[in-house]
Amino acid sequence: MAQFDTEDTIAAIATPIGEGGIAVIRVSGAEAVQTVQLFFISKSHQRLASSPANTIHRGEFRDLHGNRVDHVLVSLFRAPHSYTGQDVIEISCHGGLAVTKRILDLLLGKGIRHAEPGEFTRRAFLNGKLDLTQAEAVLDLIHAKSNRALDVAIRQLSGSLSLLLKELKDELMRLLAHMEAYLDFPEEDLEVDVHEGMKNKLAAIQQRIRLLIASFNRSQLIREGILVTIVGKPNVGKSSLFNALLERDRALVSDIPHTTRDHLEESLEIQGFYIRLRDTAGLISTPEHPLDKLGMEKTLQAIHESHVVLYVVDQSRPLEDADRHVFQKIPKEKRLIPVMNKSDLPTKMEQKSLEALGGGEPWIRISSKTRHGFKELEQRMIHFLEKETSEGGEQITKLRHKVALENALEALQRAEASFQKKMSFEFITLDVRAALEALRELTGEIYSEDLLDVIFSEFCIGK
Ligand SMILES: Nc1nc2c(ncn2[C@@H]2O[C@H](COP(=O)(O)OP(=O)(O)OP(=O)(O)O)[C@@H](O)[C@H]2O)c(=O)[nH]1
Ligand SMILES: [Mg+2]
Repeated sequence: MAQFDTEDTIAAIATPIGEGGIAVIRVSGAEAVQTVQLFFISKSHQRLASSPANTIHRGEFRDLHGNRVDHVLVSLFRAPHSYTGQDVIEISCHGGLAVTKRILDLLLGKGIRHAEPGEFTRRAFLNGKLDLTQAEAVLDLIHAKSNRALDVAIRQLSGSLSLLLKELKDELMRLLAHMEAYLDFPEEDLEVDVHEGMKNKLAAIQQRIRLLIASFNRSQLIREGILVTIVGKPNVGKSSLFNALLERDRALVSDIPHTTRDHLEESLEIQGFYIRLRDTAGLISTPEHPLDKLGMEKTLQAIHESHVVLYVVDQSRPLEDADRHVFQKIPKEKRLIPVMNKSDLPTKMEQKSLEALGGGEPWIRISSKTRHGFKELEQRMIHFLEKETSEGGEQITKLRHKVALENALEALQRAEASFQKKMSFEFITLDVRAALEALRELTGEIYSEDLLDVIFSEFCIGK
């Protein structure tokens, strides 16, 4: 992508394209105020150019022939106290396709350029309003699919991760300065406590970085959702359970075995957690029909990918080898919730026969028909998520963050090894500096245009 010019003035519709109560057209750049003024007649006849910052003006948007386009509210922000750090105008108009497009076209006709995806936030970053992790959090906030994901995004946008990274960078800089002060000192003359002090500092910083790296898996679970797969032999009520959890008739249900041939995935939110639920084809040991064989492969794949497996048996029938076969197909390390379905029917399953199954986890009795036991089932799923995600502290959210932190950690490990070998500070500081650079890349103090292109191209236009 071409190098972005931040000097020209850009505009875009900032709200989703379509019909709605209101829509917002955003304009940013040095020409924003005077260009909007060409079309805006304020009710109070006050000109935007002579109005104070952070004010809202009611009036009419008209074309250059004086034809009314819409009644609008114009919000005025001035550099540097705006989202982008430049003069920004936001025009709130009625949320219709024609009206928003007309207003935008009139502005674009006057030398304003249409903004690229994420270009407003890119300007905010380039003008120092946000660091790179905060800019990424803007996108996460927009894409958040659950309350928990929203919490993580808003924390990061508010700068709590940035603050932690700043602390780490400051500590590395202090350590560097300290080492450089001893550069001309022969290592063997270094006092023991100075040497120990530096070594401890190096270890402490590494530990904090390790904790941050470990937070990646937690944030992934929160952001991308926990994958819960329902498995069992045919006809135990997997699709019925799937539908009941989703509270709608999504999957086909029938008393004919092998109703489900392919796996289905839908998402739901339980207690603020985003859950991706999968229904699968009933597992059998000897599939004969080619379609059944394909279905089995897909089910095994779904089990492999999932975080939690709901292993379902039909308690209105005695336990069969087919149920045992399903259990054997679930890898031991998978988080398992064993479920006895059809609790509304008389029990034919002996408690004893279930002991060897379920991986030591307590069985839950439910009915997909009456929703009996559903509270407990949801609680068990949430319990898993809370356990996996509850560790406090800041979280990193992107693979980019993880890679940068791993680079920093590796550099510090090299520095520590050199330290143990009593190598010269000249040598050690190179690695400490490399760690610092990796953290600076993470927050965006060092960046390439290519990286910004990748990050901001994921944004929508107008953000
Ligand atoms: N009484 C009762 N019947 C149920 C319950 N859950 C499912 N059923 C019935 O059991 C039969 C099979 O249900 P499905 O949900 O299609 O079973 P499945 O496990 O998805 O079956 P396949 O897709 O063929 O593997 C249907 O007739 C359902 O109405 C339940 O909790 N109570
Ligand atoms: Mg089914």
